[in-house]
Amino acid sequence: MAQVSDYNTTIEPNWCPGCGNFALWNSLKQALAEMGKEPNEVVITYDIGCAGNMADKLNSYGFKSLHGRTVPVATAIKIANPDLTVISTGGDGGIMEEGVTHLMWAARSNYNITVIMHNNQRFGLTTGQQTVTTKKGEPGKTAPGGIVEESITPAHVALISKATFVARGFAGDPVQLVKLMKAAVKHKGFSFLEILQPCVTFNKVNTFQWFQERVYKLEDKKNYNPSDWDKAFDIAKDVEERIATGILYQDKKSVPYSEKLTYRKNRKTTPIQEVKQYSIKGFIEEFE
Ligand SMILES: Cc1ncc(C[n+]2csc(CCOP(=O)(O)OP(=O)(O)O)c2C)c(N)n1
Ligand code: SF4
Ligand SMILES: [Mg+2]
Repeated sequence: MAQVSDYNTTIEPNWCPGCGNFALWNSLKQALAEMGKEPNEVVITYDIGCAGNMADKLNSYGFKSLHGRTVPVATAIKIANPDLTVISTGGDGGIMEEGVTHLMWAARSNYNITVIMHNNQRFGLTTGQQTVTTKKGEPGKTAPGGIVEESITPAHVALISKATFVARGFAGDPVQLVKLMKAAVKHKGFSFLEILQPCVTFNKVNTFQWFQERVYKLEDKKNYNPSDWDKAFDIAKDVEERIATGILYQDKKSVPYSEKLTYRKNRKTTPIQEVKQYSIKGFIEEFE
């Protein structure tokens, strides 16, 4: 039975003291251990950025992708070997901006992967420039007079892209984070989990305290029905006054991509097993 310590590596995190990434990292290890997943059953793909710097601090199979490419790498791994639990992680810059079309296409295909987006509303690693999730008007390095573009709500992008599971957590509530991560991984189909992750160094607006004064849990709300897409879209709108966390939307009847492929219906083998019957010797020799 996997323990949290099985997911540790010998490398110490180098995030700034107090960064929201610490809670996210600990919660992910906790969630995987609680689900009884062994590190060799899990693949995590990483983006570039402070979020991506988790890559060598979590002991599982992993792939550090190019900026914005964490989602397609995860998708390819899952298609090749559906027996693996595949989690794609990255920042708001990587997933919602540079790689947003990858997110949209993976969602509409309903690949059975989990996307965890660290949303610090900044390009953290490159010292805090505004991203697509930064509130309109906020000053920053790339627009000292205030960003003039409208900001994008990540849950809306996931919802309009037909994601079958959309949730939002907060790095200040690791207990809820573990629950949401487990629910996202268990969901059959594409799951998108946005985590409000304060960047204590470069985002002096959306601090832990700022979120603590605004977040509430949908599970505490009487009669909230996560199967109601319109309601989910509506409730996701407010990212300034009262910010909903929890499972915003879930289609419990979701059929993942792999199960929709009729030609694979009765196959007992996975694509990764099947491809082994073809020799790649000649192909390799061409590059030698
Ligand atoms: C293709 C490409 N574009 C831009 C960069 C420069 N770059 C490196 S990290 C980064 C910011 C990442 O921001 P985000 O994805 O939000 O992650 P965070 O650092 O905030 O966790 C950028 C723009 C890059 N490495 N590669
Ligand atoms: S710059 Fe921000 S996101 Fe990056 S490690 Fe520091 S506090 Fe965390
Ligand atoms: Mg970011």
